[in-house]
Amino acid sequence: MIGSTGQIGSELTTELRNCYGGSNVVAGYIPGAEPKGALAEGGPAAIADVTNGEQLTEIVKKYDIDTIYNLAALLSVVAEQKPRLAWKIGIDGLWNVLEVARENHCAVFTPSSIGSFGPNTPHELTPQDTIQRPKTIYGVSKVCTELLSDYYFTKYGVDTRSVRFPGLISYVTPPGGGTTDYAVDIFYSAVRGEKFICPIAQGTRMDMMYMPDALRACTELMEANPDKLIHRNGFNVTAMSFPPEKIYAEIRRRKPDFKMEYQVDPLKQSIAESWPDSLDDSAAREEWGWHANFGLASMTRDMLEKLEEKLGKE
Ligand code: AKB
Repeated sequence: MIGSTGQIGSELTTELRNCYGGSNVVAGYIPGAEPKGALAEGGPAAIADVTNGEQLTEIVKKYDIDTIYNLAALLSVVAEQKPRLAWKIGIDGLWNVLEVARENHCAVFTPSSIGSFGPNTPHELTPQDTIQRPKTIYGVSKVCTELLSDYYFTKYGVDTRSVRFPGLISYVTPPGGGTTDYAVDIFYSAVRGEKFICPIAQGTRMDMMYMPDALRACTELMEANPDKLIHRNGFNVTAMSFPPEKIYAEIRRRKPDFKMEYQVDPLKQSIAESWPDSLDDSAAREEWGWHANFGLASMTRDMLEKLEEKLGKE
């Protein structure tokens, strides 16, 4: 089952249905965000608001759910504008999910993020176990997510696992209020033949990942042998790290007329500067065999091809 909202919910539902069969994966949604098209036709769906524990219990019992993928969260920039709501969804919601999982013996995946790190964290090759003192409500809730998930594992034996996602780049899921969104928006501008206005300053590096790798990270971690897991919530995972000028240059190799101009957004920039420049994901590699398939060049090629096809059809 998938949590109600979140950056990658519909793509993960599709991935899980490809792995486990359509009828075995319930697409959770909140009213107004009903699944459509192939997602609606591919398997069962149910209203699953994480702030409503009773509703979650009903779904878990009705469909005999064994694993909850809880993707309900506000991303970093939106969360700064609505901190109370970010907490309600991210932490009160997680509490409900973990309680339902404890009572019904479900495993739980709740992603953390590079947002769980802060200005005092070592920025180069950020270690798995290090200082986590974020200054954003998003980061605060992600640190709590990791700790609460670990607590439910240690105290109650609930099989909780997660990764710390970097910025996710997809041609399916549109950007949704994150600091790393520019790395998706830039492709839309390039394909539409528009100049890109970059909100992040030159030289600001952040970790990123192409969506196919991110989806595989979720399923591979949940399938991993628990005896091999020293960590649980959450694993550093990365695929690439770049500043805006590097992705711009990569796109220009294929679109030489593409133009970019900087108009730095102070909120996004301050968040970006507090996050790692590059992650050390060796714990994930060692404990469950994590590796990324896409780097900057291969992701850029695929993104441009797929987005041209998609926008050409619109
Ligand atoms: C965001 O920018 O808020 C997210 C994230 C890195 O967690 N994409």
